[in-house]
Amino acid sequence: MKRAYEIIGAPFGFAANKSGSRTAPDYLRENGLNIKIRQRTNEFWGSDIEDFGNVEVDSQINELYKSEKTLEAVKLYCEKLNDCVYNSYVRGKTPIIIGGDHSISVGTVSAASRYLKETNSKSNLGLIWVDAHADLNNLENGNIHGKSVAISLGYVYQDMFKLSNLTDVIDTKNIMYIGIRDLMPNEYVTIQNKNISLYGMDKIDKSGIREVIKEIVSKLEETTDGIFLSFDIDACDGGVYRGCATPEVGGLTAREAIQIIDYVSQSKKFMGADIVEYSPEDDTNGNTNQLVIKLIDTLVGYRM
Ligand SMILES: [Mn+2]
Repeated sequence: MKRAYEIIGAPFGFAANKSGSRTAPDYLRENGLNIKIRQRTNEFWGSDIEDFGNVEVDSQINELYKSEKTLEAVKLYCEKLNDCVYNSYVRGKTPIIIGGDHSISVGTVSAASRYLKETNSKSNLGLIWVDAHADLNNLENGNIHGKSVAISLGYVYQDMFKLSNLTDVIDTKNIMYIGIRDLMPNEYVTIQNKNISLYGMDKIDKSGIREVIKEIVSKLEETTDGIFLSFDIDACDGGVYRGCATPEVGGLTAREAIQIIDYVSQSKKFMGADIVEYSPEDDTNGNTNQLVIKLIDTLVGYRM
């Protein structure tokens, strides 16, 4: 069956040390995305892609941030985003969410899990997390965008999140990390203790990205009911793609990133994706802009 895609902007950037990603959804629309969507939805390509618009940061969320209640701001925003993404599923769409910093994935991943739970009676969500970082920090201090997976698992801030539908939405055995190359000691310990699957750059160099992504998708297709992809742009080589808060040298090439998305998005169990952390103000040469447009286009229809 032909997929119907819905683009959702998530301009929330309060959980990072720099908030440049908040401008990404609108910037991308103006700089390549709208043109791309028009091309793909014309008579020739006939893709079904709609732009939902943004889930806005409202005045209440702004106020929380201003009064230094960043965690409350993240929670409130992610609850809003969760509802929006969940409703996208109800309408039969495949949501593609454009961040924003990586904390927005607390909203997107929980929405995919919530929809699975309602349609399958339980949630057994597979999560492919492409990132330079594991976002698994379970300490109370530090930037919140480095803790999204920890929040989704219920490993941090339980006082704040336990009564929401944002936490405890995924099982460690269903998480597949790709491209991680900057771990904190406590994240390393969690990955070891919980035996979480991690495909670092060494593995990609050794086996090639096609083998790696094939292995990941076939595992998740066997053991889960749906696959969500969370793609942090800092997974890509920070020596080339500088347009994010924390560029890390030695990451994925553009071709590797395209291959990952091309393969995952063709799975029958693919449930949508978020692309996060693009920061236009840090993208001085426009390289990262071009990459992000290519990645979104790969999600919604571009095929080699
Ligand atoms: Mn991240």
